[in-house]
Amino acid sequence: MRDLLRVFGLWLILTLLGEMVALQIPFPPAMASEARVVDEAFRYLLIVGTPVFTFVLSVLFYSLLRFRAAGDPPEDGPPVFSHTPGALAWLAVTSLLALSLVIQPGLRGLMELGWMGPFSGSAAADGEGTLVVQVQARQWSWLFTYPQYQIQVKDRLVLPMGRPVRFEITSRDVVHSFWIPAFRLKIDAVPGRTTLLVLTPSRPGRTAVEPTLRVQCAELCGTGHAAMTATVEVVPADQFAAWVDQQRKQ
Ligand SMILES: [Cu+2]
Repeated sequence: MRDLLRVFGLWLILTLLGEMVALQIPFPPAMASEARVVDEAFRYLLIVGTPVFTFVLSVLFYSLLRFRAAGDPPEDGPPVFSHTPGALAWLAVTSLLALSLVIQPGLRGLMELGWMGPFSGSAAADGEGTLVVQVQARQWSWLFTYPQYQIQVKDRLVLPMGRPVRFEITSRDVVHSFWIPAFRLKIDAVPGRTTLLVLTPSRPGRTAVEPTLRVQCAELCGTGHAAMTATVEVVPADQFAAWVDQQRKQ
């Protein structure tokens, strides 16, 4: 009984310390409106996961120190049989925990981002004002086409602030992954298929100032994988229009 109380105390202390860290860990700046959903999910999982992690640590370390055998290893102890109420309670608690994680933040987040439910797929961003950017990944660079403006740029992505963007992503050779850490969302670039990513940049910025605001391939695709990046600039609408004009003159 005393051992149980001590383990419980250790668990309580480690959990309090862990939760303090979980609540404080800074995330890189969230630069798209969709990033909030991902950050909230991540923070929630950190907070919920901490007591589980500290429970394992407490039992493990307490047992290691308290029940350490001295000298030669003794014989095996008597077998331990589980008792039904304990096993059922364990099953109920872990099942409820797993289910609640699937529903919140999993399902709720996917619905909020439009990947599930009534607005799933491309319908979510078929509005008039949506900017379409076709992304072609290849070993080892990114080609961006703006079909509405007949512009094509390599390894440089310029986006207007506050306007929904629909990325239509594909690959010319192997599987890559289109990822902009500051926007949080990520999706595979698959040869012969078009995958979609919809997001709205919410803050101005550029790669030179904020390194997480860059395109980074996130699927090992050969020797040039790590260097398969593109710079990103998020600019106000008038600057974007000026950039479009300048590109079209070239
Ligand atoms: Cu790649």
